[in-house]
Amino acid sequence: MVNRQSNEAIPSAAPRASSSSVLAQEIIERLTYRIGKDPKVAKPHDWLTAAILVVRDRITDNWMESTRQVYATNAKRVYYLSLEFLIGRLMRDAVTNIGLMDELREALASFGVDINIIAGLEPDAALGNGGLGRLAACFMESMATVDIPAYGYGIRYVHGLFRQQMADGWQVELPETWLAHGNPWEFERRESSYEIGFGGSVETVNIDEEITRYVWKPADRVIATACDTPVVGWRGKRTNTLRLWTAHPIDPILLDAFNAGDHIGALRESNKAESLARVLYPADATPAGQELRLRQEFFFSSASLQDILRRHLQQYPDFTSLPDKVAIQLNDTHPAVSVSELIRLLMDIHGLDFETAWDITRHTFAYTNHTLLPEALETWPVPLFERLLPRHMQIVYAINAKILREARKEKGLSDAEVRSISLIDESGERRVRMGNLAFVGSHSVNGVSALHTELMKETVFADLHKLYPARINNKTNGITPRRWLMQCNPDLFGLIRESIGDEFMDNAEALQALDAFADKKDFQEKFAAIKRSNKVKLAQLVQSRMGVRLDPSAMFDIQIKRIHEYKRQLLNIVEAVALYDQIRSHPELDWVPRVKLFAGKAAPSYHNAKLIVKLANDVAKVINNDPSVRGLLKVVFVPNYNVSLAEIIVPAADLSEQISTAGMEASGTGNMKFALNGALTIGTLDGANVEMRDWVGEENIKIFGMTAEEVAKVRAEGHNPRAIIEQSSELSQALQAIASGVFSPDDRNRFAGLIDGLYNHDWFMVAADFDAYSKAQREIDTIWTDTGSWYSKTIRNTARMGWFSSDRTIRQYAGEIWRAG
Ligand code: GPQ
Repeated sequence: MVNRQSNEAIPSAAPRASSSSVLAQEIIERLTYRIGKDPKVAKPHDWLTAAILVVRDRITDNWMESTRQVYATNAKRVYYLSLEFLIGRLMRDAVTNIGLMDELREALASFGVDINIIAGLEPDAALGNGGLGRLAACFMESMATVDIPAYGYGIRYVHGLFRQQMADGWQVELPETWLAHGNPWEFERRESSYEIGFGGSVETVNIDEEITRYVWKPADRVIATACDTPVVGWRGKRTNTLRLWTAHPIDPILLDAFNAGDHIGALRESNKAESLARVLYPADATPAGQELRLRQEFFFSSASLQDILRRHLQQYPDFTSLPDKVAIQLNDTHPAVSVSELIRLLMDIHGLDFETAWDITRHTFAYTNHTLLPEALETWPVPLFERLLPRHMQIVYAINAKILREARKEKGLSDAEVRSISLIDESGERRVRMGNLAFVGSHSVNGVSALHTELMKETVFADLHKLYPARINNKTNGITPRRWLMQCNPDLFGLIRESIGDEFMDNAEALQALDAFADKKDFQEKFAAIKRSNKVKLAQLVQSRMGVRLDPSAMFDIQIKRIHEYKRQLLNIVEAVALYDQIRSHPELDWVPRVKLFAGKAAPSYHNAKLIVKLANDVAKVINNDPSVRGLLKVVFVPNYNVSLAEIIVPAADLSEQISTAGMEASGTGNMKFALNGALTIGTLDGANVEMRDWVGEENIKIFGMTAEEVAKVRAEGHNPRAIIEQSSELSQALQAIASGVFSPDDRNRFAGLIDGLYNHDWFMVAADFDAYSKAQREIDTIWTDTGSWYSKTIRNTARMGWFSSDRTIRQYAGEIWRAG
């Protein structure tokens, strides 16, 4: 290997021309020499792979340049540690960002290949569950766009989020196989490998009177190997790296065991190692407290930190400069064990003392919280943590001793306050609190919407906030307008461009200029025609997948997101049942035709969520087949919701359902995608809905229901949902119909328990908010009937959503937390 001096000229690949004929030539070369296929017999998948390889080469040129530039300028690097990256398909994203869509389309067409058809064959990289994972993907694209040297670190799961199938209306989970045709985007880096230990014991070695060294002797070890995917920003400005780890055994096979005839046992270690990166946990804001999960968390944290420290030492003499040159963002508590791992690496491997290591650690990490739900805040039983990570347990105790002493001695906190900030929960079985560990180990702790951040200060982190009042800050989420407008809604994108010019393509807030068009009839007509054509496409998809015919002139009323009680799909379904009753009782009224569309996955172990999926399907079956509804109401549950499906559904929505129990949705990001694409929102004052109302204006969003404060008060004081239900004949009729089996004649008691919950405690305020919701829906019908008013509102939504670009969010992280870029 040649070891080049940094000042020596490094030869680079020659810049490439990118005319369609050059691209066509390269596609044939890749097909022939990389895939080994004669173009005459190439299958659509081969064309896709060849096209991706050509695109990847162009991105690679830019990637090397971006990497060199960070070394040359000694710029600070940002590391985004996340157990989830829900990236979806990459081809259209990459090609639009480097501006080669027309050339590539033409090049493929010259072989009779339709780019849209092969692009549709690309599997979704579904290495995430929902909003948290999708946010990480939007952030990766925005970090490249706003020119921040960044790496995403995560796990290269062999199986991403499960495929959802419906069997008689019940959710069935099937394995997902995104790697079945290989992954042409990635580069495997066998040379970037690290050993990761588990279990074993810790030995102390006394170097002299003062210095004690700790030596962790793990019982098991696995190898983490890097796989890199380039992420290119808008206009190809910069290309960053998504580095995902795979797990390998130290010894691929135990030959002695094999030769002794134990063929299964010979592979046991190998299987155990590989199981680490095998599957994504399908938990979304729901607990996943198994040992394998903690192993995954430590595996990717340790590999990432070893990689970060190695890169730092390549460029700088020691770790005193770490906080100046490295910012590490913890995406929720999943990588929180990193706090103790960084201290371990700095102390035990690199010889720093605890105080210095702690100081560097706290100035390097920042933590983002994504939920206040108590059941979703990660904690690990002390015995499990200690058995798997004995050295980290010692470090957690050392941090705890330091923090608690400081809290009591210097700040005079009470016993109760000290108990609540402790890293160990002692209220029952002793558990390590990962949220508290992430909090104390970071210089910044942020929430993801203004309301959520305020509630963090008042609830989960109230006592820690008292101790460190400057630490909690807000960074309202955002979405990338490239994927969520330009690419998913090309016709609307074109109309905006011809109306206000191109500035919004580089600065989403320039969409404001559309405001001037909101009341213009000819513009409204064009906007409406685009919405209609997007609805026709969605209707075709529903017809072909589910055999249900949707009328594109009906209002498309859409709720797509993970199925969760706090997100209140149940409220929407109950309202559909009530509306069904009304339509039948009052055939003389002019009902606005509606399509209520649902999609989303339920965590496999979440009983009520799965029951809600079944209820949506059962209700759909009855309503869609009842002739007395005269097609005025259709209910559909589209299976297997994923990023690619969202890209079709979002542009086709008239009404966006963002109806979580106030105080429970940290932010939401689907809410932003719909509004940007010209849907009206019906929503509670929860998460980012609050800020959306401020931006679009309260006359352009339908807000209903209890506030977070009211919910908290009712919960504290207790309420009587039964009385509320009995006062509302519409609600009681709908609930009784569901509870008594009108929609489940094959099992009349199926939903009795679900509905009982509403009568008895109604924790999620479904009954309490029903009347307000139903009234808001009828007001929306009235707006819909006035077409001019409807489009003036929805156009203003598109015009005023620019602030919710993830470019803005990332600039705030960069300026206020990372001090990078
Ligand atoms: N979120 Cl804790 C998830 O998608 N999964 C999780 O495990 C947790 C949070 C979501 C949250 O529910 C949404 O309100 C946010 O918009 C999203 O994270 C991104 O911050």
